[in-house]
Amino acid sequence: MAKLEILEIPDPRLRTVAKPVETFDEALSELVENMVETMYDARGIGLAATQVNVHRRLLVLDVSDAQDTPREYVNPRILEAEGTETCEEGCLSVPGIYADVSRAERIRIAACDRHGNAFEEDLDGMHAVCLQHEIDHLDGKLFVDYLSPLKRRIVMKKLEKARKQAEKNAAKARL
Ligand code: GNR
Ligand code: NI
Repeated sequence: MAKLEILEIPDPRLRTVAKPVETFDEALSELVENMVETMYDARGIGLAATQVNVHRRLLVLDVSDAQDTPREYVNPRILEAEGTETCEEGCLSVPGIYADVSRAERIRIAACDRHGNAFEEDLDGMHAVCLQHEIDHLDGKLFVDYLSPLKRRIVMKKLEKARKQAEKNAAKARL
């Protein structure tokens, strides 16, 4: 198992639209394992392949309290969506930023596991929120895209400030 590097905004690679997974082989299985390890290490509840610079349609998530139920979704598709729910979201690719986003409250999805076995599921609550957030990543979208232009500007300034501070700290550490 290996921990993978997570891309951060404004990395243009986060804007890539991922292609379907076509080969269900050992390499895919290993990627799923590594994504799960990377998600737990980063204390996230979900991770899309796009975030680790793999532009194929797969994601992992674990919305359990005990963080002991990892789930994998290969080539996920939303079949039906209903209702609206607003939830405060965060993202491993947008560190330190949290904002309310409205999404469908209940969804029916179709996906495959790592072996190519197809399944369908009805999701609600955090499971539905997280899956929609991850599918957005596969389409090159980030949760901050849903904010008003004003809020987005504030977020981008905050990120820029954090980046400059991190640079300063790194320079200091080199002295
Ligand atoms: O860890 C995460 N928490 C979270 C909280 C609310 C809505 C979505 C998420 S997903 C996020 C991990 C991540 O960035 N996945 O892409
Ligand atoms: Ni995210």
